[in-house]
Amino acid sequence: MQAMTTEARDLAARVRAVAQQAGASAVAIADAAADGVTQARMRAAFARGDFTTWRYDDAYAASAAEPASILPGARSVVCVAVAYATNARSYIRPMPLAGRVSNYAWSQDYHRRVRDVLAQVAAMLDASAGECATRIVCDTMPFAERTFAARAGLGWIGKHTNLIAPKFGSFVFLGEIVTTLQLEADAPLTKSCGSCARCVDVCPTGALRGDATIDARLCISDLTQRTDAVPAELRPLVGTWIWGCDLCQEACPPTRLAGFTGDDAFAPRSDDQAHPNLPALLRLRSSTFKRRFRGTAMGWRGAAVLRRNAAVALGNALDRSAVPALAESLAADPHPLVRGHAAWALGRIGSPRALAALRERQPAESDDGVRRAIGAALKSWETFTCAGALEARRTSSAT
Ligand code: B12
Ligand code: SF4
Ligand code: SF4
Repeated sequence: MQAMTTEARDLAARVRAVAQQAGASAVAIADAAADGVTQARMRAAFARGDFTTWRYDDAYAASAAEPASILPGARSVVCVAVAYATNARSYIRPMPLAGRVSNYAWSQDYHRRVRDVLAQVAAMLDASAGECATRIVCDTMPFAERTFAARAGLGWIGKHTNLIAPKFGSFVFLGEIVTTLQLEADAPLTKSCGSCARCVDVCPTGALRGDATIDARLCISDLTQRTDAVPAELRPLVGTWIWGCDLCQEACPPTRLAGFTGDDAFAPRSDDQAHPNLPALLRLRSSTFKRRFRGTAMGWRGAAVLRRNAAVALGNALDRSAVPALAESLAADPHPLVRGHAAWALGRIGSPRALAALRERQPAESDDGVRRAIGAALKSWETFTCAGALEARRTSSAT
């Protein structure tokens, strides 16, 4: 192992001081050697199809595990964690017909905050080197953020696949600076989840396998962010989440124990931001979308995706008072994706008015996919009604 110079040690100490002053909750340093274990784990995950919605491939695995692919000559990786858990759920009382937004997305977009911290550290390092010797990373390029954070000892990778930082739990955002400078590296932690498996048990879709791998296709967070249809068989499992999902982390003992370590900037912009009214969200148009969601982590997929998510959530809320909004969406939403999910939701509710709205729309609908969705929604009730009628006849003839 290379002997650490005083310069590398001093620079590491300055990195820690600047990062903490800039707002990092925790900071640690890893060496920048390529990570073969991560490359193999990623390749295996992609071969299983866990990340098909992300179109990750072997080239992604190779560069994500190799800091030098981001910055030739990379020698160190500065890893920061910014805690974001606030106690907002305790003071927000959701109104009827409200959806759920994950706590990572209900405030300002975290990328800006993490990048601000990193930019201050990078500026100090660049000035020390007398040239540009850094590259900032936060979701911006292929990079195994959790691998290097774990190698730096910022925390350990839990069975829910998130990095758990000892004092902060897993509700922390990560960001890194890859640098050509030699900095004194920290040691990885020896902690692990042990026999706990609460996150695995609580996950409604079975996305977590228990070996720190995830089938992202099943994860509600992924389902709410994809741009095509949410697979019909998974929709009932999404509940009323309309962006992201916190269930596995809310169940995680070290995360619960850490409490609310995020500052006020991570509190929801408004109660409605954390628990949006679903019928109103179903009517969301691009102009309002920009005003409400630009600058949050919910702002990158567009209004139609949020309207689709509102339809799924209403199909799970099973509240008949949502039928007029869903009928309006089925008849008038400009996006077939949304009309198809509204049809599904009306079929789930299945009240006389919901079925009437489906029947009324059926002949006028021009999109094949939506027509099929209306047919499927009506058919589920026809089957149910027939089965119910047969059962009733059988019971009455038996008595
Ligand atoms: C794609 C992506 C998603 C996908 C896939 C998630 C996933 N688990 O991979 C989806 C949309 C599902 C998602 C969801 C969420 N995400 Co996301 N996501 C990413 C992104 C952009 C890429 C992740 C990736 O490459 N995955 C591919 C897998 C195969 O690789 P990997 O997970 O990075 O690394 C593996 C190796 O490191 C391996 N490994 C290597 N060596 C070793 C050794 C041992 C012993 C073990 C056990 C493991 C191990 O274990 C890791 C897990 O398998 C990252 C940013 C980034 N560039 O890293 C953010 C990121 C992972 N997401 C983040 C967040 C906040 C979330 C959500 C919490 C948001 C929410 N509330 O809805 C959820 C959490 C869901 C969950 N249980 O994972 C944070 C996580 C912070 C943290 N504390 O870990 C990140 C790091 C963004 C950031 N900069 O802060 N996300
Ligand atoms: S975020 Fe939700 S759906 Fe995804 S793994 Fe965790 S509990 Fe499961
Ligand atoms: S819930 Fe338990 S098993 Fe899952 S990540 Fe947290 S400590 Fe690990």
